[in-house]
Amino acid sequence: KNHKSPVIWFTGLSGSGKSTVSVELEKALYEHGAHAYRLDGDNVRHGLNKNLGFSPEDRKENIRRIGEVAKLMNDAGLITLTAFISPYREDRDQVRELLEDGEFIEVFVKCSVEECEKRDPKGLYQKARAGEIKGFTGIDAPYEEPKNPEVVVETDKMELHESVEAIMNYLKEKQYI
Ligand code: GGZ
Repeated sequence: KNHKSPVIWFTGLSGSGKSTVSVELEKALYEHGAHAYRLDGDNVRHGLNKNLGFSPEDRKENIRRIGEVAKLMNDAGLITLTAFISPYREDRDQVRELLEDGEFIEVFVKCSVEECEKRDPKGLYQKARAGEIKGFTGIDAPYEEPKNPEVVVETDKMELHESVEAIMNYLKEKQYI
């Protein structure tokens, strides 16, 4: 068994399914007997990072801090799941650099803007289209797709359980679990 505990880094648009897939993965890991902890907007953007907004600089700092926290949790032996848009390739690569080889598992939660906008669970795309939110990812702020993610899950084509299985299979194949 691989002695490393990984950081499973979800990246994708708002509404792509990062939270949903990561919550289900956390359950699957628990059932498998692995200890995982999930960082998301609810426990990070409302606490540690509550002084940050959505400018490019703030997003960069958001991701930097989350990377550092994930590293600490990793050192403590937990499998760490993070669910943030993390729109900039450079920022994600910086987190990869922070960790040892093989400790960073980038999961691209792939879903078209059209589909995310159709889902629009919080009505944010509608607000962005109306100009009530400026700099919304996918509308008037960039999302840079990963070039070599460890795993891709296509939530507009796959069932939730298939996405979770794809990640679990990767973790088993590479002997993280
Ligand atoms: C994108 C925004 C924005 C802007 C508020 N752009 O669907 P949500 O609501 O729950 O997910 C989005 C969340 C993004 O926060 P992250 O920390 O993941 O972003 S980043 O990694 O880029 O720092 C959305 C909401 O916050 N939200 N304004 N302008 N998403």
